Amino acid sequence: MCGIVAASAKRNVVDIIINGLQTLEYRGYDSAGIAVIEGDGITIKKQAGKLTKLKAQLADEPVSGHSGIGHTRWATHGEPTSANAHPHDSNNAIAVVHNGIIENYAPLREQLIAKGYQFKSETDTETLVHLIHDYQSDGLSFAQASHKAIRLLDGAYAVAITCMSEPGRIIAARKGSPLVLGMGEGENFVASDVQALINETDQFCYLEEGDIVEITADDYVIYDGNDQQVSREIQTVKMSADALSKDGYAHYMLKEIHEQPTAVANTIADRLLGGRVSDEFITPEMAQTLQQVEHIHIIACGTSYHAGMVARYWLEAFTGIPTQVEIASEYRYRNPVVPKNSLFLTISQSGETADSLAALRYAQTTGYLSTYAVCNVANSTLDRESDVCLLTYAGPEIGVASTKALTTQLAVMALFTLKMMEIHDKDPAKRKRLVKQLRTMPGIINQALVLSDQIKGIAEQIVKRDNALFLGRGLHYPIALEGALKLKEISYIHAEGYPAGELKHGPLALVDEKMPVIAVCPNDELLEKLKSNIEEVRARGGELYVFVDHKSDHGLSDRVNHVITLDASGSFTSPIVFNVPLQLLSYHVAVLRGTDVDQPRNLAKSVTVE
Ligand code: HGA
Repeated sequence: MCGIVAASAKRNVVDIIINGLQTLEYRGYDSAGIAVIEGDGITIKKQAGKLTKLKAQLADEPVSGHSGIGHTRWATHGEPTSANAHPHDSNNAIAVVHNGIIENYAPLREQLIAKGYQFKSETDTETLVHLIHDYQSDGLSFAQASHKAIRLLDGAYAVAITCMSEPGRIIAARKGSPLVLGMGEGENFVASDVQALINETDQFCYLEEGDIVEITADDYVIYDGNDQQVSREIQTVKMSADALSKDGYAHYMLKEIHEQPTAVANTIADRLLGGRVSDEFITPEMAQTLQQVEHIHIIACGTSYHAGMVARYWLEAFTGIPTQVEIASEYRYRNPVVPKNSLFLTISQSGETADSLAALRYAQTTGYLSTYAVCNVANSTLDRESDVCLLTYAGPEIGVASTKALTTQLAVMALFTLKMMEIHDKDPAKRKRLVKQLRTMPGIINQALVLSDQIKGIAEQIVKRDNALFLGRGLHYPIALEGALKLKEISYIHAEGYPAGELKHGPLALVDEKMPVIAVCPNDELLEKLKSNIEEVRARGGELYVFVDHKSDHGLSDRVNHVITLDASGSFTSPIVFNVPLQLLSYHVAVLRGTDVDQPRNLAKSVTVE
């Protein structure tokens, strides 16, 4: 999604802004631009396409100034052209960058056109800049005009505004889209994400919903949603620049796949004590509330939704608590019934996913016992607005296609399931066995990574195809869905995930010698059923690729050409393990296809618009 970086300093801010935007590239974008106050005008440079094009333009036509705003745009209103790229200006007196959607832009645009304003873009954003200009023409100051215009906006936004009449002052605001304030020595910044500013400062304020901040090089003032001056907590954020590098890997995605053993180890360390989940993970006070839980509603989007699906199997099987999982964008629009003593739980890598946040805010009005979040970014909106946040410690995930985030989400949901078993007094002996399985996860994932070369061989076959089917059953059905999602996301091959038992109810019609069918075949109680489904595919000439647990081959290698064996070590955690070779498969297919693995077309990382 769009990225914003703005700076006011006593030095040239162009490099600060461009370097910051570079760290936000992972969010996915299709154009980039910068506006700098230079001499007696605002200089705007913008380009459709990647930041490298903007950088090349800046190398040919250098700009320099002590305050400026920059943007990477993921188009929502208007094509990804340079005319629609941000910043947008009004009469070269004010310029704006914006993340989000201004829902009431159409009537505002009409009013402004009637007043004589000429629009140069199709964006909703341009409305805001002319609106501020209009208010300034009525005699309001830059700050008064900006506050008045911002308060008129419906929808979700983060904005940064610069103005010729007050060259060193930048006004920024957030409602529904993330924005942080960074404080340096004689310089201040705002950005969509702390990582955009880690080379400049480690002092940050996370702005809250409705906040407006005014920065100059020497000062900053924050106003809350009622335009009252407020102070927000200053936090020191230490993040190493290495966490944002590719560390010698060809792609972030490959690096992140290989980081999974460490990410899981970090996520479970200190949370497992002896044979149980520690009180640090769920405090005794939290446990008191969780003891009353009779229903669990898990809400998420994309890959996180698949984590929720696996967790549903775990929670129902091991705690007996009815659990439902739902796509966030569907949940909030269907007046869901919330039974007494229900727990609401969202899962999101960034903690800024607009649909999940909207679902949380809706849930807060409907009588849930408590709201929990599982996310990877401390201080994200989801973290701050949920009653409890169970953090994953995956470290920054830069590749748009989620890998280590899912794995650590599953690790957290496994911990949560074990804690719920303890709180609801379920089978202590079994609990101990499951804790043991979870502990061995990092080593088992490491072993799965060793399969990379073998999987590359399979990728060489699959890359020739236009479609693929992924099959799984039970706990591994969500893993089949995830395998299909990953393949389509980064290789653009059409892929579907199915519960293997559904094959004969439709998708079997697609199977012929050109249809790769990838089956996830663990050693569980559904093994024999799944083997029958594999035979159904084999009988129709489908091209089978079967991932089996080393204990579950059971003659499959005699009947199927491509069998890949891994050690999934027990059924509880085996979805975590089986997901790893499927990630590698998508990765290798995408590399062979020559797609942009880390920033696949049309997709964004942190999905901050509905
Ligand atoms: N609506 C604006 C900004 C889009 C956005 O925030 N994407 O993440 C536009 O289309 O330019």
